[in-house]
Amino acid sequence: MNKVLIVMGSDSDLEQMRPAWRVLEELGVGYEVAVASAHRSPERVVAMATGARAAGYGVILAGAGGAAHLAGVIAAHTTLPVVAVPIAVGTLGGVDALLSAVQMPGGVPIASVGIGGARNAGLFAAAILSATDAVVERQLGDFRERQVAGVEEADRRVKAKLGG
Ligand code: RP5
Repeated sequence: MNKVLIVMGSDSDLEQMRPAWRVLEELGVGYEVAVASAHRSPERVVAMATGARAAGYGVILAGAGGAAHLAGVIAAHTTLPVVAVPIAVGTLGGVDALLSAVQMPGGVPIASVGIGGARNAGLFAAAILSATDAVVERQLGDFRERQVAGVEEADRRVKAKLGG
């Protein structure tokens, strides 16, 4: 229950989803990446979602563009937490995917990050796992400390540049 399953609807989503596993690698969290489409390969999506808990996953990230029903369909077949990553594609630029994720009708909730928010989705997945995994909790704490140090460094750079 300490791994993250990352599903994307198409290989065209790959580059927008990559930040999710990049940050999981940074945190030392295990993950697996798969392509499965809610409308083009529905049986594969159902099999993945149904078997995810037994396979040791504690959270599922679902990246998709357009109508983006992938996260909702996955959530319909598992009680694990599912986080949608709306992908920016097509004429509506990801707004369609965002709205379809955040407007899930009652009963089978999913969470969603913003359009193109794969890195935040990875961080959020780690936060979910950290509730029951002390190693991930520590890694996330260290990550936050590095982030604080980064902001302080940026502050020094700006002051140096402005001669303050
Ligand atoms: C969605 O449709 C995918 O997640 C992707 O974002 C979008 C376009 O897919 P392709 O036509 O590029 O395969 O299902």
